[in-house]
This record gives sequence, C-alpha cells and structure tokens, in this order.
Amino acid sequence: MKLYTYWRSSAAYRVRIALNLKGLPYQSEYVHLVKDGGEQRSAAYRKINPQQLVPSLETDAGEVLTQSLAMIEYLDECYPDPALLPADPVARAKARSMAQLIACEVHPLNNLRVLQHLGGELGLDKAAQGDWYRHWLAEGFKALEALLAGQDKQFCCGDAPGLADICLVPQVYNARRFELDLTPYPNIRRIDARCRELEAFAAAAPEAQGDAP
Ligand SMILES: N[C@@H](CCC(=O)N[C@@H](CS)C(=O)NCC(=O)O)C(=O)O
Repeated sequence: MKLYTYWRSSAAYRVRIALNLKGLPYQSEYVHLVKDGGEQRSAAYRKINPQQLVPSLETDAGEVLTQSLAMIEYLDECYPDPALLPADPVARAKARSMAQLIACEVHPLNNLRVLQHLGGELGLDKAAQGDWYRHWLAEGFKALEALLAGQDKQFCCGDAPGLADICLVPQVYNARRFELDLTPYPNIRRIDARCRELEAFAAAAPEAQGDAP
C-alpha cells in the first residue's frame, strides 16, 4: 500500500497508527503541505485527491481512498486482527462517536486551509488564529473528557487501542503544538500517554517520519 502523507498532518498520523497497529507495511509518498504554496494543490496530487488534502491511501489493487476515517474502517474490514472497533453495536457506536467528535467537529475547524483563510482574507493575526484554534479544541476536549470520565479503562473504549485512540493522539499532539493547557483533561492526558507507550503509536509520530525536518 502507498500512503500519501505529511509528517505533521494529524489525519495522516491517524492512518499511520492504524497501519502500524495492524502490522501492515506501506510506502510513504510525501506531500509537503507548505512548500511552494502546498504540494497538495498541485495538478498531479489533485488527480489523486480532488479535495487536495492528505492523507490518500492507494491499496495494493491500485484503488485510491480518501478520508482518514474511511481508510481506517477499510483497513479494519480487510485486516480484522486486531480489531479497531468493539464487536458490540452500542460500543462500536460510542467509539465512532468519540472519533467523529475529533475528526468531524474539531479538526476541520482548525485545518491548515482554515487558518490560512483566517490569516489571509480575514486578516486575523497569529495571536487571534491561536485563540481560534484553542477555542475549538477546548470545546471538543471538554466534551470528550466528559465522555471519558468515570471509565477506568486503559484506552478510550476498553483495554485495547482502537479508532477513538487513533484520533485522540494526533489531536493531543496538535493541542501541545498550539499550547492548549491540558490540565483540565486528565483522562485525555492519561490515555494519550498510555497510547504513546506503544510502538505502533511511537512509529507513527510526526518526528519519526521520513519527511520530518
Ligand atoms: N477529513 C479529512 C481531513 C484531511 C485534512 O484536513 N488533511 C489536512 C492535514 S491534517 C490537509 O491536507 N490540509 C491541507 C490544507 O489545508 O491545505 C480526513 O480525515 O482525511
């Protein structure tokens, strides 16, 4: 498989974790999101991913998949062991709910192109962009922390890492990068730390990527 990726992309980070948890080898094709106005906007990459976002995943059969959650569920269906979603339908829905809270509610508001629009056309300075970023992140983390409170499992949805953890760890990386105070989120911090002890998460981290500076 081939993963179109960028070291600091949290959506690509999710797919890297999933591939590693499954023990699946893949080739990295680096797409620099900043250089030359962003390689994701090149004509060549637009043919691969018309949304001009990373990641994209090319399967061994040459199919190109976009959207990290769709890729992760594809991997889980084709390579079911270890499972990334619980077997019970209610538990599965709860795991997807936590993953979507991050991937569909927080992350899109804080994406690079959003920040570039805020700083460009809308004229927000760096400090205001940071405030925007932390505001939406805190909104999401407050809700996620409430969902996690009172459960004493090692990971978001049990005692094995899964879809929700795969979304959580890259978002906590972003939170640290944008200096969000994580003190009010003890469960998020605990689960993030536990995940990062695992090799599958460590090998997927931004600083471990071949395109990291
Ligand atoms: N919902 C998409 C989000 C993908 C996405 O936003 N990728 C970011 C990096 S994390 C990107 O390529 N940004 C480029 C840009 O904003 O121009 C997914 O989960 O795959």
